[in-house]
Amino acid sequence: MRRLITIPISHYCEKARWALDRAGLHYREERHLQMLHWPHAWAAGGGRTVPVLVADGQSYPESADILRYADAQLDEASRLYPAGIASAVAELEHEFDADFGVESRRIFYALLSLPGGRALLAINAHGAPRWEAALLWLSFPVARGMLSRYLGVSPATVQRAKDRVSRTLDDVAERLRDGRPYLFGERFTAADLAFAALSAPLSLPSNYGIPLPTRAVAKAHDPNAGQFWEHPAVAFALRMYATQREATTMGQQDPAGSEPPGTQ
Ligand SMILES: N[C@@H](CCC(=O)N[C@@H](CS)C(=O)NCC(=O)O)C(=O)O
Repeated sequence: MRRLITIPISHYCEKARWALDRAGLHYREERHLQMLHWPHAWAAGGGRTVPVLVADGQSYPESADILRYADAQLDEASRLYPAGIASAVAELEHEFDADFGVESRRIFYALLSLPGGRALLAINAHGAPRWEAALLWLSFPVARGMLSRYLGVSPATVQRAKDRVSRTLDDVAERLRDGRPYLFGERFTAADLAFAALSAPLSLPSNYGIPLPTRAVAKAHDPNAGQFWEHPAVAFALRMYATQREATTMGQQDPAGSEPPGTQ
């Protein structure tokens, strides 16, 4: 059985889940919480980050590797990296991974510092082992500080993140201005999937791999939460979710301690 090591709320992990689900590949998702995921990622042959896929005796430690792996199981007409434009698609995907995803994540983690930030832990812990959720809950004031330092979350970096995210959203909207349905024209590619998954902290799709807060809940938590909701690129990301994100096939959680999805 393929194994996918994740932090459940991570949008890079969502990117990997989406590609595996889309290819109809079964896997067992092993969910762990921030920092507690390190030994599991290492043991699976990855580095510090997740997702890590273990499949067919090999380890795939980057979300882009996992998309490639999933693609190799599909015929050309369904591939995320279509022949002829594969390297351009991979290049745009890499730009989203290297910059946009990091900045959209920073905006999300800034929410933990707002009053009521601890309440977000229940969403964050979806499907992770109960003891990990309890540990994060109990150590929240310390863990939040550690995470903020580790991810570089401060008022100045969050403002810069919003500026950079805004520029990427404008670039995406510009690319779509001629009415094309996808970033590369008529075909859904890895660039569309990466952009949609990595903008989830801004768009809050209802069919993300774990339940995210609704817009009403997000707004109640943070009055500025809706800053990008009306942006056409965010509408595009939601359209990708509505039309391309099939229900997760992830049904089997790690029997050694994890809760099945939906129990937390
Ligand atoms: N380029 C990597 C980025 C993955 C990444 O940054 N994952 C985050 C979760 S959102 C992570 O594992 N962070 C933990 C850490 O850096 O220790 C990919 O696309 O797989």
